[in-house]
Amino acid sequence: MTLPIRIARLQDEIDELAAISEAHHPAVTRVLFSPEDQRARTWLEEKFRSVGLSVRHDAVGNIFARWEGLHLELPAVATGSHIDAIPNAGKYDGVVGVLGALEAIRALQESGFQPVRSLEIIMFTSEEPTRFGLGCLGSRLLSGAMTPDRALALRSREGLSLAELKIEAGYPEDPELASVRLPQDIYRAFVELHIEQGPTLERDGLDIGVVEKIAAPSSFRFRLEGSGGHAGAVLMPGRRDALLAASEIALAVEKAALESGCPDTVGTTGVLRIEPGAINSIPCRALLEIDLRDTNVKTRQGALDFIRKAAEEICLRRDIDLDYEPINLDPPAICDPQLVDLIQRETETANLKAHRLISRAYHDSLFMALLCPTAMIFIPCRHGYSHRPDEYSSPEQIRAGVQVLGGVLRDLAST
Ligand code: HGY
Ligand code: MN
Ligand code: MN
Repeated sequence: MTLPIRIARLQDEIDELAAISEAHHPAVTRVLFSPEDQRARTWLEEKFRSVGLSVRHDAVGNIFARWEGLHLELPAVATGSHIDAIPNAGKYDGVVGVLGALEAIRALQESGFQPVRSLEIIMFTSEEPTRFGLGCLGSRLLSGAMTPDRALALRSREGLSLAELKIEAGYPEDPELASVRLPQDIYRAFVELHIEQGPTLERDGLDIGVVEKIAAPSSFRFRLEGSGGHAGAVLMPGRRDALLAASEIALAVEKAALESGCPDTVGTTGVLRIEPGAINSIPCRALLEIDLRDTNVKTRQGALDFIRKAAEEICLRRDIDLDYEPINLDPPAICDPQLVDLIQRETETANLKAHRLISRAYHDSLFMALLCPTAMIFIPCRHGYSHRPDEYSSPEQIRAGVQVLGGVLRDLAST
């Protein structure tokens, strides 16, 4: 049955939320514990309450908005995503999964549906790695993929801890982070609606992507220490230039991904910071943060080993001190086959063209899969663009995603 989705209302809310941003339109920047992040959270909780959902948040700021079902004792059906945004991002990444879930629930309410099981929207804290260099902080803690101690040991670029930033952002002294961990199978299922962040659906003229697998992300940090010195006075032989070593390492990352033996291996040096950063001073220090992903853990490991060996060889040859720090090394997630089939059926009921595919981006679903049966619904985004201000999905594409999500939630919450 087609749900009474009011796409104009949803689009207005996407636009309204996009305006709560550190960056100026059309870019969106909303980083964990920033004033914009706080304002967005307050705005969202208000939205949830306005449709009668009971709202709570946990010690790391995950927000839970529940539509109580007839049988409160049954494990709820969960959906959701994130609303934080990396610097100069777009307005759909994550947001479509949170506001789309709200619209799906409103449409189910307006269609007269009464859930047997409760339905719960989760807005996860810090899906993006911007603040601490590690993504999915909220879903890692919630699923047990990360210990509270590891979270408390994280430091922001400015050297601040999670606890210090929480207090600075005005959070009361919340209970222990250990209270964030949810028991296994607390949910009957988790289904996340998200833009594809890739070109496949648009290229193949498809409406929906039914995600079967989420690629395995890993990231790590190299710190390089050379000598530095005066750019004019220090002759070339014997220089210990940290930036040049870093540059060779970044090229080794590309080589490792290209020659891994698997077309799904992707390697990116997304952060490179040098000191002192003066035009007339030889870089004495370099920090690289590297993102390496693959659908195959074996070829990912091969690429990681290649990079580490190359870095050691480069720094030995250039007489640079090298420090290596893994940030995360996560397994891939396999989406629940029964949920995948259910999503597929809902796309057929809605006469939508759908295809099964792999998610190359990671999502909170990667960790929710540790907690309960999990799957994802993708909608196309223009040219596959994401993490850039011109990220775009049309109202019709978003409507299709919300229709499938609503149908799946109705099915799961009916028994
Ligand atoms: O990086 C990712 O895959 C996600 O968009 N945070
Ligand atoms: Mn993202
Ligand atoms: Mn996302």
